[in-house]
Amino acid sequence: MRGCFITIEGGEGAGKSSNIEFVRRHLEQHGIKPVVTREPGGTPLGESIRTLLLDERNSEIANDTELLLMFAARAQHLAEVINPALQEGKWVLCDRFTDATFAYQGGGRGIPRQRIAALEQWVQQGLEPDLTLLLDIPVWQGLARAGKRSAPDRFEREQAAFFERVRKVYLEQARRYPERFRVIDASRAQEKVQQTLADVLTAWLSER
Ligand code: Z5A
Repeated sequence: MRGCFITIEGGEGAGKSSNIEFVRRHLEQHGIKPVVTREPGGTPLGESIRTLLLDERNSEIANDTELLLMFAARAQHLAEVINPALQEGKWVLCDRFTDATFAYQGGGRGIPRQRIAALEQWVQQGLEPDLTLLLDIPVWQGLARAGKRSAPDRFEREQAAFFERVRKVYLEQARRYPERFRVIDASRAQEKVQQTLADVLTAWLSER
């Protein structure tokens, strides 16, 4: 039986990095040792593509190039890491996946949804996450949190309006796929966010 595929998503400053380790530990407490990985990246080739995508000197990358590079990295990630792990019955916990493409390249950049959906079908061949944890935070608050970090990358340089479109599409995805999405209010203090994550995961695991 194939393993479960869990993704964690969120806009700028939502706290994914701060919470993915918490999710991993929670799964381990339930006897599950997931493969933890991320996008764009997760393989040597994917990490090289990530460097190109995030480099703020590459301001000339066209929107379609950006979209295709995301899916090129994803195709390699699926071939080298995600599909083999799932086929061996392992669980995979991935920091961002295709919902991020709908949100950033679709919402943020304005690429038509059907173009992204065509690539999704081609590259994933029907594979979808079993559970997506969406950390949702108002854009102003996320930007204030993220602003305290180091030098901004190519995406972090975008304006608030870009991140508003990203958030809108993430929430649309959650409404479109209510069976796999759990929306977590990430605007609260860290302990409260993690308590909700623990509750959501415990409930979801008990339903399986
Ligand atoms: N991207 C894309 O466009 N299309 C795609 O298909 C994919 C990705 C897959 C890199 O992603 C970029 O790739 C991303 C979208 C694009 N660009 N952006 N923006 P990434 O996931 O690697 O990078 P990131 O978005 O910067 O994620 P991150 O490092 O996980 O950041 P974060 O969600 O903002 O989380 P954080 O660093 O844990 O938290 C931010 C700060 O807030 C930090 O100082 C924390 O200490 C603080 N924090 C966290 N939680 C709290 C609470 N609850 N209270 C107070 N302060 C908090």
